[in-house]
Amino acid sequence: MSSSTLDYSQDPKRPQYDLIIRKDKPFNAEPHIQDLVKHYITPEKYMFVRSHGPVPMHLNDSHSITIHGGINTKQFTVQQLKTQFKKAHVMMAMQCAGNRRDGLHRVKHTKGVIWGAAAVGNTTFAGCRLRDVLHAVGVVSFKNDLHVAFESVEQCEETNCYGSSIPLCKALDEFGDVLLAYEMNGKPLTRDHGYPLRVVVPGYIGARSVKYLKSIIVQDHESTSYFQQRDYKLLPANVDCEKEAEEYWCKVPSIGEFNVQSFVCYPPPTQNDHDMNKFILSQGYALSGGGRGIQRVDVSNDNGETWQVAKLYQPSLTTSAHIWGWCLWTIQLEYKGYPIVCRAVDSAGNVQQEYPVWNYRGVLNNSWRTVNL
Ligand SMILES: Nc1nc2c(c(=O)[nH]1)N[C@H]1C(S)=C(S)[C@@H](COP(=O)(O)O)O[C@H]1N2
Ligand SMILES: [Mo]
Repeated sequence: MSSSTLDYSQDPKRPQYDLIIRKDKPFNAEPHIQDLVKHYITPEKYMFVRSHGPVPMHLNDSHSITIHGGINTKQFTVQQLKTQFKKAHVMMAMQCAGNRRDGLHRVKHTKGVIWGAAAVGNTTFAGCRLRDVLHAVGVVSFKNDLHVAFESVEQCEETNCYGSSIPLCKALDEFGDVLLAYEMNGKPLTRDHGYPLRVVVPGYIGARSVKYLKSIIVQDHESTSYFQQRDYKLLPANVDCEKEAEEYWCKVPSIGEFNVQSFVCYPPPTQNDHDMNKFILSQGYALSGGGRGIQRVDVSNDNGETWQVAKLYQPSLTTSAHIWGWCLWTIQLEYKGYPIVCRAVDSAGNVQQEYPVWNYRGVLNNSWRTVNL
């Protein structure tokens, strides 16, 4: 569908944001990188927005969601979900798979919105557990090859509605923390973030957290949606255009959990007016997918020759079975004339890559070295 056929005139007004707009129709925006480290819980004004079409309107708590559980089908309004199921909370990092696409785009042309390093944020969500809702429609046990597909109400540029899926075992996992969320940071979801109801899938790329939820289907295959099958996949490096991608879409797995990531937010990469050999307080974020916490963040002021270990702030370490929230880190170091760089190690020992691994869709860039061609 071409953009000219979709109507963006009813999109929300957005005076509350302090974001850099990467694309206005559909609306895609991220904060200034140094604003990300001002708060452990990202306030809405600094929370990136990633949309693929006009923001749906006329939705409210009487909007109903259809759940096809295989044998039973049930409908719940948002209001019923709020009152009939226990309210649960999760604090989690939401990260777009395209975060830091700019780094890959410098290597070679990529397809997609050119995000900087702030298509990520850390917020709290409240809602009911998808697990409880699936139990209520009779889905209680899982086989490994079952999936839960989500569909949204909105029209996207690429296709009719936004859709995606996750494995049923993630949805039913007692410690998976997948929610049908109606609040973010203690307030009702805003229209940009999925009002009145969205899925949130902690530890997975943002693309799986479907906003404006319309239906949930338990099925024996992944979602057939464009966003599960024709996007958010790591294509081999020899693929440089849509035509070449064609033969790979059905062969390559879709991305679920994201990889280990970190970035220096202060000083921002563009600021290089520091005094030589003077100390500065550098700050940044680090996170990993799948509930893996951050074990260590190394920071270098000499282009990766030597590394120093940063001080980590990751409060969720002590409270949950899994670590869905991000880690903020700080370190005092001398400015030596090079941009400050960092690399994180997660609890499974995964280390960030040194060089960008270019892929045509520009997803999962987590390199610590910036390549300028
Ligand atoms: N319905 C719908 N859900 C969606 C999207 C969308 O465009 N439409 N974008 C997805 C992507 S790619 C990301 S990264 C997250 C972003 O969530 P946010 O806009 O609340 O930050 O929403 C996901 N869910
Ligand atoms: Mo995304």
